[in-house]
Amino acid sequence: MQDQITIAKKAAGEKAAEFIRPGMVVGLGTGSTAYWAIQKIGAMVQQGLDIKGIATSEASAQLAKELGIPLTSFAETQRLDMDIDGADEVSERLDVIKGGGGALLREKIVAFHSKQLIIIADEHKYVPTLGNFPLAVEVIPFGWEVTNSKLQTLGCVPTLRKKQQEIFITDNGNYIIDCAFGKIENPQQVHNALHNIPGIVETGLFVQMAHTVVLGYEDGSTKVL
Ligand code: ABF
Repeated sequence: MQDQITIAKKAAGEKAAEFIRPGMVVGLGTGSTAYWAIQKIGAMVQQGLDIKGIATSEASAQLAKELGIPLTSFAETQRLDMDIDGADEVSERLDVIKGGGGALLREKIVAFHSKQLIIIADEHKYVPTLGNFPLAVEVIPFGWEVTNSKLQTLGCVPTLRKKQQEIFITDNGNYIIDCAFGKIENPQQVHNALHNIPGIVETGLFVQMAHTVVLGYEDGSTKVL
């Protein structure tokens, strides 16, 4: 018996996969919602769908390989047709906070070079204003301590992300600092301020990047925004 959040995530992921057309190059997102989109894409490939994927994390690349989804890379293509990826928060303006899974850098690169970014999320992630979820910021290890201190001056409470008491290392060999800002009324302003700090590689603020949002509900229904 699937729990209700899983039903919602699965519904959103599978609905988004239905937008894929033959011949597309598709971004494969990261996280437990994107997991269901990738599962559906795998089933579609098994039924003959001709697509190629670019994964946004090593974990999603591994899952895609297990499912027989052909993978390509930016060495072979400059532009993706569609990117399907999860989120930690989606605002009413369709700005998005991502990075809870630590994959925000590759996710943003893939999203940026995609014609259409489809964000998939369970209904609870749809919020009036971003910021309740801590904003993940990818930083290079060199000087992370002073980067961390500088973040505080921007008004957040920064926390170096750890996993099993060890510093979390991203697929790109960097650290993540989770920044608790509280409400983020102007995501673009916060994103720009963060990018002024040397050592910050990327932020989890996807400002006006989502073209489509698919929300999943616990009854298995979906809403496309
Ligand atoms: C990834 O999935 C991250 O950017 C985002 O933080 C996370 C959402 O996780 P889940 O779908 O498991 O709730 O895309």
